[in-house]
Amino acid sequence: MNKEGYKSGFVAIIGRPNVGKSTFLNRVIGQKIAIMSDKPQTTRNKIQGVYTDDDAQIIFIDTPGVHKPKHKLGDFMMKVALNALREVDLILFMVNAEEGFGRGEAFIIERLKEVDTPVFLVINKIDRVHPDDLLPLIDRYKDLYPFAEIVPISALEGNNVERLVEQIKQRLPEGPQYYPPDQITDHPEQFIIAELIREKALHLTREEVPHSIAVVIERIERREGSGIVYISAVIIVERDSQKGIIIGKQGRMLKEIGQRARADIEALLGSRVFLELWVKVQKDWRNRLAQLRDFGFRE
Ligand code: GDP
Ligand code: MG
Ligand code: K
Repeated sequence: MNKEGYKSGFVAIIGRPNVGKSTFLNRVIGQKIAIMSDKPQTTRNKIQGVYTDDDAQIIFIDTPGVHKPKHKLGDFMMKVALNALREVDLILFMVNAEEGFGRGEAFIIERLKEVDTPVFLVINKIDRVHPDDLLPLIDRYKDLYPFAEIVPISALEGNNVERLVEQIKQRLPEGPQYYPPDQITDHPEQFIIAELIREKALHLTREEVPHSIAVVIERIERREGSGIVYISAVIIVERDSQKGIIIGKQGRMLKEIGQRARADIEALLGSRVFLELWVKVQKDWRNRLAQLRDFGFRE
Protein backbone atom coordinates (compact mmCIF):
# COMPACT_ATOMS: atom_id res chain seq x y z
CA MET A 1 0.00 0.00 0.00
CA ASN A 2 1.29 3.46 -0.85
CA LYS A 3 -1.37 6.07 -0.18
CA GLU A 4 -0.91 9.57 -1.54
CA GLY A 5 0.71 11.81 1.09
CA TYR A 6 1.33 8.90 3.43
CA LYS A 7 4.42 9.33 5.59
CA SER A 8 6.73 6.73 7.01
CA GLY A 9 10.20 6.46 8.43
CA PHE A 10 12.64 5.21 10.99
CA VAL A 11 13.21 6.90 14.33
CA ALA A 12 15.99 5.99 16.77
CA ILE A 13 15.52 6.60 20.47
CA ILE A 14 18.80 7.23 22.26
CA GLY A 15 19.78 8.39 25.71
CA ARG A 16 21.45 7.17 28.85
CA PRO A 17 20.06 4.11 30.58
CA ASN A 18 16.96 4.74 32.69
CA VAL A 19 15.92 8.02 31.07
CA GLY A 20 12.64 6.40 30.01
CA LYS A 21 13.13 5.21 26.42
CA SER A 22 11.27 1.93 26.89
CA THR A 23 8.50 3.63 28.84
CA PHE A 24 8.02 6.07 25.98
CA LEU A 25 8.02 3.34 23.37
CA ASN A 26 5.57 1.27 25.34
CA ARG A 27 3.24 4.22 25.75
CA VAL A 28 3.27 5.05 22.06
CA ILE A 29 2.96 1.48 20.83
CA GLY A 30 0.73 0.49 23.71
CA GLN A 31 2.14 -2.93 24.38
CA LYS A 32 4.93 -4.32 26.49
CA ILE A 33 7.56 -4.93 23.86
CA ALA A 34 10.51 -3.00 25.16
CA ILE A 35 11.58 -4.50 28.44
CA MET A 36 11.54 -2.12 31.38
CA SER A 37 13.80 -2.31 34.37
CA ASP A 38 15.00 -0.13 37.22
CA LYS A 39 18.47 -1.29 36.28
CA PRO A 40 20.24 0.30 33.35
CA GLN A 41 21.00 -1.40 30.05
CA THR A 42 18.31 -4.04 30.02
CA THR A 43 17.75 -3.36 26.36
CA ARG A 44 20.87 -4.41 24.49
CA ASN A 45 19.63 -5.25 21.05
CA LYS A 46 17.62 -2.86 19.01
CA ILE A 47 13.95 -3.43 19.39
CA GLN A 48 11.63 -2.03 16.79
CA GLY A 49 8.18 -0.90 17.68
CA VAL A 50 5.87 0.14 14.86
CA TYR A 51 3.32 2.91 15.29
CA THR A 52 0.72 3.04 12.53
CA ASP A 53 -2.20 5.42 11.97
CA ASP A 54 -4.17 6.76 9.01
CA ASP A 55 -1.49 9.17 7.83
CA ALA A 56 1.83 7.82 9.02
CA GLN A 57 3.88 4.88 10.12
CA ILE A 58 6.75 5.39 12.56
CA ILE A 59 9.25 2.58 13.00
CA PHE A 60 11.01 3.08 16.31
CA ILE A 61 14.43 1.71 17.02
CA ASP A 62 15.39 1.50 20.68
CA THR A 63 19.12 1.99 20.18
CA PRO A 64 21.35 1.02 23.08
CA GLY A 65 25.08 1.53 23.45
CA VAL A 66 25.61 5.16 22.51
CA HIS A 67 27.20 5.86 25.86
CA LYS A 68 30.82 5.51 26.87
CA PRO A 69 32.09 1.96 26.26
CA LYS A 70 33.71 0.10 29.13
CA HIS A 71 34.79 -3.03 27.29
CA LYS A 72 34.86 -4.54 23.82
CA LEU A 73 31.16 -5.23 23.77
CA GLY A 74 30.74 -1.53 24.40
CA ASP A 75 32.88 -0.63 21.37
CA PHE A 76 30.89 -3.03 19.27
CA MET A 77 27.62 -1.60 20.50
CA MET A 78 28.85 1.92 19.79
CA LYS A 79 29.61 1.01 16.20
CA VAL A 80 26.23 -0.61 15.80
CA ALA A 81 24.55 2.39 17.37
CA LEU A 82 26.32 5.01 15.22
CA ASN A 83 25.53 3.10 12.04
CA ALA A 84 21.91 2.84 13.06
CA LEU A 85 21.82 6.59 13.71
CA ARG A 86 23.11 7.34 10.21
CA GLU A 87 20.37 5.25 8.63
CA VAL A 88 17.33 6.64 10.41
CA ASP A 89 15.17 9.63 9.43
CA LEU A 90 15.11 11.14 12.89
CA ILE A 91 16.83 10.72 16.25
CA LEU A 92 15.09 11.23 19.57
CA PHE A 93 17.71 12.05 22.18
CA MET A 94 16.01 11.51 25.51
CA VAL A 95 17.27 13.05 28.73
CA ASN A 96 16.03 13.06 32.30
CA ALA A 97 14.67 16.48 33.36
CA GLU A 98 15.40 15.68 36.98
CA GLU A 99 19.06 14.86 36.51
CA GLY A 100 19.89 17.77 34.23
CA PHE A 101 22.96 17.84 32.04
CA GLY A 102 25.93 15.62 32.78
CA ARG A 103 28.98 13.94 31.28
CA GLY A 104 26.85 11.14 29.86
CA GLU A 105 24.81 13.65 27.88
CA ALA A 106 27.95 15.51 26.78
CA PHE A 107 29.38 12.26 25.44
CA ILE A 108 26.25 11.49 23.43
CA ILE A 109 26.16 15.01 22.00
CA GLU A 110 29.71 14.52 20.72
CA ARG A 111 28.53 11.35 18.95
CA LEU A 112 25.55 13.20 17.46
CA LYS A 113 28.00 15.58 15.83
CA GLU A 114 29.29 12.60 13.83
CA VAL A 115 25.95 12.05 12.10
CA ASP A 116 23.77 14.25 9.88
CA THR A 117 20.37 12.98 10.95
CA PRO A 118 18.07 15.60 12.54
CA VAL A 119 17.72 15.29 16.32
CA PHE A 120 14.83 16.06 18.68
CA LEU A 121 15.80 16.63 22.28
CA VAL A 122 13.14 14.93 24.39
CA ILE A 123 13.24 16.04 28.01
CA ASN A 124 11.47 13.27 29.91
CA LYS A 125 10.18 12.96 33.48
CA ILE A 126 8.89 16.54 33.62
CA ASP A 127 6.44 15.24 36.25
CA ARG A 128 9.45 15.23 38.58
CA VAL A 129 10.56 18.85 38.18
CA HIS A 130 9.20 22.34 38.68
CA PRO A 131 8.51 24.18 35.40
CA ASP A 132 10.92 26.95 36.49
CA ASP A 133 13.77 24.48 36.41
CA LEU A 134 12.95 23.38 32.88
CA LEU A 135 13.75 26.62 31.05
CA PRO A 136 17.40 26.85 32.16
CA LEU A 137 17.88 23.23 31.12
CA ILE A 138 16.39 23.93 27.69
CA ASP A 139 18.70 26.96 27.28
CA ARG A 140 21.69 24.87 28.25
CA TYR A 141 20.95 22.25 25.61
CA LYS A 142 20.16 24.87 22.97
CA ASP A 143 23.72 26.16 23.28
CA LEU A 144 25.23 22.72 22.84
CA TYR A 145 23.58 21.40 19.73
CA PRO A 146 21.20 22.62 17.00
CA PHE A 147 18.26 20.40 17.92
CA ALA A 148 15.43 20.37 15.37
CA GLU A 149 12.93 20.43 18.25
CA ILE A 150 13.06 20.44 22.03
CA VAL A 151 10.08 18.61 23.52
CA PRO A 152 9.45 18.18 27.27
CA ILE A 153 7.33 15.10 28.09
CA SER A 154 6.37 12.67 30.78
CA ALA A 155 6.47 9.23 29.26
CA LEU A 156 5.08 7.79 32.48
CA GLU A 157 2.06 10.07 32.75
CA GLY A 158 1.68 10.71 29.04
CA ASN A 159 2.03 14.51 29.09
CA ASN A 160 2.87 15.88 25.67
CA VAL A 161 3.50 12.42 24.20
CA GLU A 162 0.79 12.77 21.55
CA ARG A 163 2.18 16.13 20.53
CA LEU A 164 5.63 14.62 20.17
CA VAL A 165 4.21 11.89 17.94
CA GLU A 166 2.64 14.61 15.75
CA GLN A 167 5.96 16.45 15.53
CA ILE A 168 7.73 13.22 14.58
CA LYS A 169 5.16 12.57 11.85
CA GLN A 170 5.76 16.02 10.37
CA ARG A 171 9.46 15.23 9.98
CA LEU A 172 9.01 11.93 8.17
CA PRO A 173 9.34 11.68 4.40
CA GLU A 174 6.52 10.43 2.22
CA GLY A 175 6.70 6.68 2.04
CA PRO A 176 4.91 3.38 2.12
CA GLN A 177 3.46 1.45 5.02
CA TYR A 178 6.40 -0.88 5.53
CA TYR A 179 4.58 -3.08 8.02
CA PRO A 180 0.98 -4.23 8.27
CA PRO A 181 -0.94 -2.05 10.78
CA ASP A 182 -1.17 -4.78 13.39
CA GLN A 183 2.55 -5.40 13.41
CA ILE A 184 4.04 -4.33 16.71
CA THR A 185 7.55 -5.64 16.51
CA ASP A 186 9.50 -7.45 13.83
CA HIS A 187 11.73 -9.19 16.28
CA PRO A 188 11.20 -12.87 16.67
CA GLU A 189 9.38 -13.97 19.78
CA GLN A 190 12.58 -15.68 20.77
CA PHE A 191 14.34 -12.40 21.41
CA ILE A 192 11.51 -11.01 23.51
CA ILE A 193 11.35 -14.22 25.54
CA ALA A 194 15.09 -14.07 26.20
CA GLU A 195 14.80 -10.45 27.31
CA LEU A 196 11.88 -11.29 29.62
CA ILE A 197 13.93 -13.98 31.35
CA ARG A 198 16.91 -11.66 31.58
CA GLU A 199 14.73 -8.92 33.05
CA LYS A 200 13.49 -11.26 35.80
CA ALA A 201 17.00 -12.46 36.62
CA LEU A 202 18.33 -8.90 36.90
CA HIS A 203 15.34 -7.70 38.86
CA LEU A 204 15.20 -10.52 41.39
CA THR A 205 18.93 -10.61 42.11
CA ARG A 206 19.05 -6.82 42.53
CA GLU A 207 22.60 -5.54 42.98
CA GLU A 208 24.26 -8.92 43.12
CA VAL A 209 24.47 -9.95 39.48
CA PRO A 210 25.95 -7.59 36.89
CA HIS A 211 24.49 -6.80 33.51
CA SER A 212 26.93 -9.09 31.82
CA ILE A 213 24.46 -11.94 32.01
CA ALA A 214 22.92 -13.12 28.76
CA VAL A 215 20.03 -15.40 27.96
CA VAL A 216 20.03 -17.78 25.03
CA ILE A 217 16.90 -19.64 23.95
CA GLU A 218 17.90 -23.13 22.95
CA ARG A 219 14.52 -24.53 21.98
CA ILE A 220 10.95 -23.38 21.44
CA GLU A 221 8.44 -26.02 20.51
CA ARG A 222 4.69 -25.99 20.39
CA ARG A 223 3.31 -29.45 21.10
CA GLU A 224 0.37 -30.31 18.87
CA GLY A 225 -2.70 -31.35 20.81
CA SER A 226 -1.90 -29.90 24.23
CA GLY A 227 -1.02 -26.47 22.79
CA ILE A 228 1.66 -26.09 25.46
CA VAL A 229 4.81 -24.28 24.35
CA TYR A 230 8.03 -25.88 25.60
CA ILE A 231 10.93 -23.49 26.01
CA SER A 232 14.45 -24.30 27.05
CA ALA A 233 16.76 -21.38 27.88
CA VAL A 234 20.26 -20.89 29.29
CA ILE A 235 21.28 -18.00 31.50
CA ILE A 236 24.94 -17.27 30.86
CA VAL A 237 27.04 -15.72 33.62
CA GLU A 238 30.72 -14.86 33.85
CA ARG A 239 31.60 -16.32 37.26
CA ASP A 240 30.78 -19.31 39.43
CA SER A 241 29.71 -16.97 42.23
CA GLN A 242 27.12 -15.42 39.90
CA LYS A 243 25.88 -18.85 38.98
CA GLY A 244 25.34 -19.53 42.68
CA ILE A 245 23.34 -16.33 43.10
CA ILE A 246 21.14 -17.03 40.08
CA ILE A 247 20.41 -20.58 41.24
CA GLY A 248 19.93 -19.60 44.88
CA LYS A 249 19.56 -21.78 47.95
CA GLN A 250 18.12 -25.14 46.90
CA GLY A 251 17.42 -23.65 43.49
CA ARG A 252 14.88 -21.20 44.87
CA MET A 253 16.06 -18.14 42.96
CA LEU A 254 16.09 -19.90 39.61
CA LYS A 255 12.63 -21.26 40.32
CA GLU A 256 11.35 -17.77 41.09
CA ILE A 257 12.95 -16.35 37.93
CA GLY A 258 11.35 -19.15 35.94
CA GLN A 259 7.89 -18.68 37.45
CA ARG A 260 7.84 -14.95 36.83
CA ALA A 261 9.23 -15.22 33.32
CA ARG A 262 6.74 -17.96 32.49
CA ALA A 263 3.80 -15.78 33.51
CA ASP A 264 4.95 -13.02 31.16
CA ILE A 265 5.74 -15.41 28.31
CA GLU A 266 2.30 -17.00 28.64
CA ALA A 267 0.76 -13.54 28.36
CA LEU A 268 2.93 -12.79 25.34
CA LEU A 269 2.19 -16.02 23.48
CA GLY A 270 -1.36 -16.52 24.69
CA SER A 271 -0.67 -20.15 25.49
CA ARG A 272 0.48 -22.28 28.38
CA VAL A 273 4.24 -22.49 28.69
CA PHE A 274 6.63 -25.04 30.12
CA LEU A 275 9.91 -23.24 30.80
CA GLU A 276 13.16 -25.03 31.49
CA LEU A 277 16.03 -22.83 32.70
CA TRP A 278 19.74 -23.65 32.94
CA VAL A 279 22.67 -21.60 34.18
CA LYS A 280 26.05 -21.77 32.50
CA VAL A 281 29.36 -20.06 33.32
CA GLN A 282 31.26 -18.66 30.38
CA LYS A 283 34.17 -16.54 31.52
CA ASP A 284 34.65 -13.08 30.07
CA TRP A 285 32.12 -13.56 27.31
CA ARG A 286 31.74 -9.85 26.79
CA ASN A 287 35.22 -9.56 25.38
CA ARG A 288 34.90 -12.41 22.97
CA LEU A 289 33.69 -10.64 19.90
CA ALA A 290 33.74 -13.84 17.90
CA GLN A 291 30.95 -15.19 20.00
CA LEU A 292 28.72 -12.17 19.81
CA ARG A 293 26.72 -13.52 16.92
CA ASP A 294 25.85 -16.59 18.95
CA PHE A 295 24.20 -14.26 21.41
CA GLY A 296 22.08 -12.65 18.77
CA PHE A 297 24.12 -9.51 18.11
CA ARG A 298 24.13 -8.35 14.55
CA GLU A 299 26.31 -5.82 12.84
P1 GDP B 1 15.30 3.20 29.61
O1 GDP B 1 16.45 2.51 30.26
O2 GDP B 1 15.71 4.50 29.00
O3 GDP B 1 14.56 2.33 28.63
O4 GDP B 1 14.30 3.58 30.79
P2 GDP B 1 12.93 2.88 31.26
O5 GDP B 1 11.83 3.16 30.29
O6 GDP B 1 13.22 1.45 31.59
O7 GDP B 1 12.60 3.72 32.57
C1 GDP B 1 13.46 3.71 33.70
C2 GDP B 1 12.67 4.11 34.93
O8 GDP B 1 12.20 5.45 34.81
C3 GDP B 1 11.43 3.25 35.15
O9 GDP B 1 11.31 3.00 36.52
C4 GDP B 1 10.29 4.13 34.64
O10 GDP B 1 9.06 3.86 35.28
C5 GDP B 1 10.79 5.51 35.00
N1 GDP B 1 10.22 6.55 34.12
C6 GDP B 1 10.18 6.55 32.77
N2 GDP B 1 9.58 7.66 32.29
C7 GDP B 1 9.21 8.38 33.36
C8 GDP B 1 8.54 9.66 33.52
O11 GDP B 1 8.13 10.34 32.60
N3 GDP B 1 8.38 10.09 34.81
C9 GDP B 1 8.81 9.37 35.90
N4 GDP B 1 8.59 9.88 37.11
N5 GDP B 1 9.44 8.18 35.78
C10 GDP B 1 9.64 7.68 34.53
MG1 MG C 1 15.03 0.40 27.93
K1 K D 1 24.84 16.19 13.52
